[in-house]
Amino acid sequence: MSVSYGVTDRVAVLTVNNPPVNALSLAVRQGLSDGAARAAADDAVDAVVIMATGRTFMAGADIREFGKPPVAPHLPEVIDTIEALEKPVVAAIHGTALGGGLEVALGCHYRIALESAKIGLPEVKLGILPGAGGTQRLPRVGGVDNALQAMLTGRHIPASTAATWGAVDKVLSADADLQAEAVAFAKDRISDGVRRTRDMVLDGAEYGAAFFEGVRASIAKQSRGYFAPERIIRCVEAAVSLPFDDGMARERELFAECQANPQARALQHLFFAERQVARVPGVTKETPRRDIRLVGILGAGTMGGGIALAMANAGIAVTLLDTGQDALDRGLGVMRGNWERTAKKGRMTMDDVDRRMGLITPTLSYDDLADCDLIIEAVFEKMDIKREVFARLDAVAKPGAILATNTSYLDVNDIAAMTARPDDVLGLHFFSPANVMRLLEIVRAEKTADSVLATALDLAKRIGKIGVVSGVCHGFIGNRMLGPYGREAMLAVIGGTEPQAVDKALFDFGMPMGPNAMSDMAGLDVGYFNRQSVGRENYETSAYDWVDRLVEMGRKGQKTGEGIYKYPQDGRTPEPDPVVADVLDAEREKLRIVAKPWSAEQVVERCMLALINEGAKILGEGIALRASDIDVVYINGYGFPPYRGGPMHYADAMGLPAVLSRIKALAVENGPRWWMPAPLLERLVDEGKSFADFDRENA
Ligand code: TC6
Repeated sequence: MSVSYGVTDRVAVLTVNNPPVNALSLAVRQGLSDGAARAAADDAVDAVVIMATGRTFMAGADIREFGKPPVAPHLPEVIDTIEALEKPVVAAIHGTALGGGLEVALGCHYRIALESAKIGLPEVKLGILPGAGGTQRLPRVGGVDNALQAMLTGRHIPASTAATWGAVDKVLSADADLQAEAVAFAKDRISDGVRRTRDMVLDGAEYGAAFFEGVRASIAKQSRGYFAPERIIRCVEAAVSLPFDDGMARERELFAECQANPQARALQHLFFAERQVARVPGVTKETPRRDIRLVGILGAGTMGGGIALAMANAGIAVTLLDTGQDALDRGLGVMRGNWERTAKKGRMTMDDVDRRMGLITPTLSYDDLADCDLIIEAVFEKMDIKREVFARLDAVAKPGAILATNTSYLDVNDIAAMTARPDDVLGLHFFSPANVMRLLEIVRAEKTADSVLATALDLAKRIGKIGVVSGVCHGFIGNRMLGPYGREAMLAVIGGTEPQAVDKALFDFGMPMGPNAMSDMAGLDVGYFNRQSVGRENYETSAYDWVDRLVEMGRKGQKTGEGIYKYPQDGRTPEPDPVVADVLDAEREKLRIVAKPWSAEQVVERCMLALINEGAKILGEGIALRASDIDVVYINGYGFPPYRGGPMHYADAMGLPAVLSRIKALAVENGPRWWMPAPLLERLVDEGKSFADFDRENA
């Protein structure tokens, strides 16, 4: 039974039971509809409670049903049935009342919640809008501004905050007996009668065109490129200006527009992709985990400091080692400054700052790492140095300690081989700034033990990251794909496209910044040294020689005030530099290239095809477990627009035959060296399959 019906003290209790999150599947909708009808007809009942068993109230519509033909009873009708009851209906909320779940609660006449509960309308994150009356009912019970904020951010709102909005009538202590309280509350409402949200009147006078233009302007930056936010605003415009039923009709129309837009499929793909990453061969619930209480970090610089911040933010103690007192002091100063800035914004107290600083113990001695459960090195990216560090760690670390390298490119098998315990070694590739970026690439080396991998996956969750497992190869998943993407961008420039035009094309595609601005930010010398170490035979020299000339002129990017761009204003805002145009002209002459600008479409197409082809190689070689893992990496580590679902989903949306035929055409135009189609891509096209099919078959 997805919804049970019981009567206590003349109150009908409808209890939803659909684990794990009580999603509003067809059976639940039918159960609620039947339960409401039964309560209406039941002479032994004067009021109704709707609640759920297990860990949460209803967490929304069943996302797995999206994309399939909808089957009646539809959620808006179920909610109408509940709202129309002539007996008071109380929603009793624990866990999270999200999306359709909250919409059910808003259709009830009253709402009570445990103080640990949260409510929210997170549909925007799935590319849609609350389509079961949420856009019309939440503004009525919770206020127009609050409702807009909730729907545009998708944030979970604590019950106590929702109560100040008026969206929750009573907050109970977290250990209260929810059912007993709800029944008592419902009985007390019998004399008040029903209170229907649809009948609440919104005063539209306050919310004219200027108000909504202000809302649009305030979200313009974070919602750039997204389809649903504008539709959510239009729904609320309807809520303040139209009668309830007309507003509902408008909501239905705009909901359908969102559902039909490819962004909904992309974002729903991402929802499941982010939950798939933790499914890793060899790791089950039963796989033993190691206890991580104390983490050693080598290097107090940008990366080591960021990792220490991430650990301390999750309450994990850190021993932070560097080679000199100055470097340690500087690192600790940066960390304190970071937390103090957060405190100034009111997001933590100065006591929190002190408490977190108290979790960090600085040291200059390797011996102090002896008690650490996990040691992560974030030292200079050179194999000799890494080898030496790991040999020293092997000597001091206690048995069972996990040894991790934060290398971005180097061979983790080689590093592990420097120890007598290669099964305890893996890569933990954080992204800068490590306390902010959500992605953590977890690099499984040949001998990494399953328990080490399982512990790393759990740790990623604990510190609020999304851990994606990668095999060993140069650059792992993300940086290996970044190579061909950057190559095409740089070829566009030497080919005659202005750097700012290349950046604009990719920015307009949805990337947070273009590759030239990004290279300047990361430092042009990083790539320069990397190219020197891999040798000229291993990369497309014509793409990068012009960048190398800039580095040799001392132009290393933002940090020297000049790189591909110059930064005269504030050190961060790029401006084109005629000096760079001269360097490019000289290089073109040397290479006998006649400048011919690429169109924005060409730039995007070549950069995307380069990403996709490399992604398909990575997948075919088993470096990534799933195409969707690659999407998660690119979205969370490289700023790929979530609403495009990641490069592999984007390829599926283009159609793999079209992708392959364009890659083959580029191989003909430019030679096969960089454009050999990935064997997996050819195979999938032969078999008429997509990357999503590949993932399904290999699940
Ligand atoms: C909506 O309501 C629209 C209405 C308009 C109608 C007209 N459906 O996240 P977890 C699965 S849109 C189906 O790991 P947590 C999830 O895939 C919806 N499945 O748990 C996973 O399955 P797996 C608006 C769902 O404790 C398992 O449940 N609602 C759904 O970390 C556990 O999930 C939302 O967007 C679903 N709605 O977090 C809320 N939700 O084990 C989406 C979860 O097979 N959900 N699953 O991998 C969440 O935000 C979180 O799941 C959570 C629990 C906060 C409820």
